[in-house]
Amino acid sequence: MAEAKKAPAAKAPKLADPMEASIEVSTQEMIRRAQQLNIDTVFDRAVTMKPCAIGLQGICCKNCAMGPCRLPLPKDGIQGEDTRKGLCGATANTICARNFARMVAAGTAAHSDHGRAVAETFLSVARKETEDYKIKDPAKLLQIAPYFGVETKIEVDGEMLDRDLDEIALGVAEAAVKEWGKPEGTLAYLQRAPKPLIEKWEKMGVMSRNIDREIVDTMHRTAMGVDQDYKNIIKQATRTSLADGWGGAMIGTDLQDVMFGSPSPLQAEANLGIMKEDHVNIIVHGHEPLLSEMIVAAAQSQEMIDYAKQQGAKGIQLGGICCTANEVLQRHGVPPAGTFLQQELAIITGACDAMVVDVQCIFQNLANVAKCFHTKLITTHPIAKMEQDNVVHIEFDEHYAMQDAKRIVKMAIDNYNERGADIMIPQHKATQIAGFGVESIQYHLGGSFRGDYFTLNDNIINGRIRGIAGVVGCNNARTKHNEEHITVIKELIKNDVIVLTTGCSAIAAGIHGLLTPGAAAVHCGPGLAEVCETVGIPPVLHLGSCVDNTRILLAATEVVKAGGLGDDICDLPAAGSAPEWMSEKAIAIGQYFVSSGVYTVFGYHMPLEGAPEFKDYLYKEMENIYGGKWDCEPDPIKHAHKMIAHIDKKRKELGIDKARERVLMDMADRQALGME
Ligand code: SF4
Ligand code: MSK
Repeated sequence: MAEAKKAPAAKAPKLADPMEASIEVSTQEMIRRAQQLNIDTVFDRAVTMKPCAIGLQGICCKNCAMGPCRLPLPKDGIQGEDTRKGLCGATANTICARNFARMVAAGTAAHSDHGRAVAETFLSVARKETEDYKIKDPAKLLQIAPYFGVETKIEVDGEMLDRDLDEIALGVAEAAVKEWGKPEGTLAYLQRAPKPLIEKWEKMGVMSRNIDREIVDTMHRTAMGVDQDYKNIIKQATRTSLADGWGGAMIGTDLQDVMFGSPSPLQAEANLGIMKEDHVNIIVHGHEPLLSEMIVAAAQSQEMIDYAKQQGAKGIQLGGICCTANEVLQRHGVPPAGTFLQQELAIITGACDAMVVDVQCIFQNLANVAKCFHTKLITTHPIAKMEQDNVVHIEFDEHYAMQDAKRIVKMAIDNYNERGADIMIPQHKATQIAGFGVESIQYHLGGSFRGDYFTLNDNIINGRIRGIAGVVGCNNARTKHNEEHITVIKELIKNDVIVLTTGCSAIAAGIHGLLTPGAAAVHCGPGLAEVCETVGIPPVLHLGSCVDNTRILLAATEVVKAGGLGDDICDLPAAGSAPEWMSEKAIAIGQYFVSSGVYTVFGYHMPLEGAPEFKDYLYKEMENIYGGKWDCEPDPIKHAHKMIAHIDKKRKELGIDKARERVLMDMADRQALGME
């Protein structure tokens, strides 16, 4: 009888090299630990699964069942006429523009649905339907009311008196909620932009009508057989993105500030090392802070602290991942445990008693990882459930917010004694100063008398600060974790460019020690170091979560208003960057920054290479229309220098390319600079 063939030995799965996967030590340690425990993480999966080369080029269409139609670039490039087309005849430009516009729509939907939940909760607050949320920042409410057409003063017997705050809140809440579906007009917050920018938008016909409509319009016109002109498609992508940056996301940020308080600088720690072996560790993860605000209050309540002690813990340690982390950091000093790519690692410590997730950026694999430990994985949002049976769903209701939060915190405490013996919390953490916003930058870098951004502008004009950069966005497992963020930021501050940061980029900057005033002396050029040391701020300012990118738009608008640096955002010596982007939300953010006049450089790659004409439109032509344009540079040093070159170009155009010594200026001098 012939001998039975032996089954080939199973091939060991390829594993990530921890040193190649991340520049961050605790991440490297935890990747190693996961591999020892045979738990796969995103870092390993990135090694075993390669991205689709055609998808990378942006020219795969699956918008109807005659496809997917794939239009790869010929190996020797396009010679003569580009004859590539899908079954319906769609060209590479059309397909690439449709895919791009759909990313903008998806990103806008994510930020704006977050904003909608915040606006609806604020409506409940204004209607006194919930006791758990209050108006914590009435000044912010009064500041935004006029944009919604809500009067803050009332005439009584010929005298203008302050209007009742509750009436103002109700007026703002009702008007804000309508921004998602109003039948006429354009979005209220578009009027916050500098006038020349509004004129450009009006001329191009891209003033967003209402938030939901722009998303629906984009999905419609990018469906099979509708819009076949890539310029018209990208015009709608602009209108949609403005409904994000100057719409849903901005409303979300503002109303969160009104309800939870506007951030002000505070000290905290960052990285996985914030978790404590002898405490109940609760990690909040996702984006919407409605529930996590309550979890902070519940975890700080004496009732819950006493209960934790009864169970043998020394206390409750809250931490965060992704933008929920940024929200509770900015307002309460709750330390982030890590960025997007560290979410699985927080559970692999064996000391995470509960991970509470809301929406966005949550790995489906968390449930598989949680199965290997005692961790309670708790979903809380009706649109973000998990199918695995080890996941608990506690649906958050703003009317019973504190009740829900206490239930979750109690569940984590009850889980403390269920931990296995094998616990490994990496001992790495950094100190950071976070909690910046438009108002706190104004306070620290503005003139106390003029109450605007005058001092910042003055330091840009005299050359101590070369320019302003916004460095934001995700991690991407296709790049080395945190390397691009940190290299880009360090290169910028070394060249005297002050950095405003949000999202996972901000968490990375915190972990790597760049969010302290002391970082100025170590990493900055002499001009920026002098400014930071004088006013006591870090050279990299943490402005919050992904929706808080709108704070960067408003800060740029304040710089324009303060004078001396042109009339529009596109005149400023400023640039934007997302070195490790991965989310559709990043594309929506990039598109609204570009359409607001900002030169915006993405790292890794852009899904545009398969449609060179469309790519050229984004990288060149958009600048002629809005003053901003897209670019892509994966090398972080070159990436930073492209931004610096743009900043220098703008300085030259403004006539401030030669560093000047500070001179005491009188009013006539200021008028000559257009700063009156
Ligand atoms: Fe192919 Fe056109 Fe259908 Fe897209 S819409 S899948 S290009 S036939
Ligand atoms: S969390 S969108 S990975 S920044 Fe806002 Fe981080 Fe990007 Fe999510």
